[in-house]
Amino acid sequence: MRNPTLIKRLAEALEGLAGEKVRIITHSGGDPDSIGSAYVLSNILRRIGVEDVGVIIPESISTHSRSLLSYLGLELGEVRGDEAYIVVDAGSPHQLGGLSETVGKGRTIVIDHHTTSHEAYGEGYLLFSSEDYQSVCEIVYELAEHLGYRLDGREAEALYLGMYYDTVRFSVADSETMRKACRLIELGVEPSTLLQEFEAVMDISERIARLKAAKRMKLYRIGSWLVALSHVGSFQSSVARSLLGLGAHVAVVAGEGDEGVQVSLRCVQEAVEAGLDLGRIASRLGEEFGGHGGGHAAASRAFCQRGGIDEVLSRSLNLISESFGAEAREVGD
Ligand SMILES: [Mn+2]
Repeated sequence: MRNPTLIKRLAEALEGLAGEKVRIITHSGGDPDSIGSAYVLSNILRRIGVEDVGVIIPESISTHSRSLLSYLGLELGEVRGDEAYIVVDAGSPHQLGGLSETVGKGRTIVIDHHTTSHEAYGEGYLLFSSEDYQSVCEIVYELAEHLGYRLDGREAEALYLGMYYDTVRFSVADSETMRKACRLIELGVEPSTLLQEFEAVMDISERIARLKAAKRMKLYRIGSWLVALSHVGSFQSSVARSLLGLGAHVAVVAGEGDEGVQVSLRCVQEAVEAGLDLGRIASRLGEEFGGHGGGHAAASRAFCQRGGIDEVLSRSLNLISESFGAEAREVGD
């Protein structure tokens, strides 16, 4: 166990919910880590004696999330306003969309593993968060172990998927995550069969977004690091990932969204080891441009209500330069 005290305290808090109505809320849109952990957690709560449990995904649900929900046979619940809430995998209440109002009224447990500071969660929240964990699914895995809860095959698959995607397909997984993944395989996960269900074929609009952004990209050198900046109307995070695939160490991709300028930031693991924390940079961008932001050291997102795309991108470059402690120079043609 990475953090036995956290797990023990969390187990006690959850046991205190016996007999209550509980809604588990993921961050907006959901992802395999938040949905996988919500699914298993809802089953654990039923065992603890919570009869009325529901899972809620705020805002619009991504296609990837939809296919996972249907695979797990998980039907979404509704918020009525008189339940206890458990927020999973959200680094700040902003990630709950419109639900943050209702949920912040008290009796809310937050289970998270982001590097972002959780100050935005007010007094009504009971925080169980540790950066020691590579996914919330890993926290739920340890919780199950602590409670002597036996995971069935479907639950093992749900946790496996969360661990897999939150470690960028195990590329940044450490030995502890892999040990847990192997244990889940012993419980019945067939990795290749399972992943075939979810490794979605990229549709044409996502391919075009990636290629357009590559064409528009501006490249900078900061010491020995290469930073790519670009902009595109949608698929910013997929595009940022693809720029790392082309060879950039860090990629920042912005686009106009419903909430102003939306920025996705990604970097390679070596950059994190050199001290870069994109979660903090995104939260800084959010603060400076009247929005919000956060995430992980290697992958984050910010929503900026003020400032245009160029302004936000150039500020991102400044913050990255500051972190690397060197000037950025544009790499010409
Ligand atoms: Mn996560």
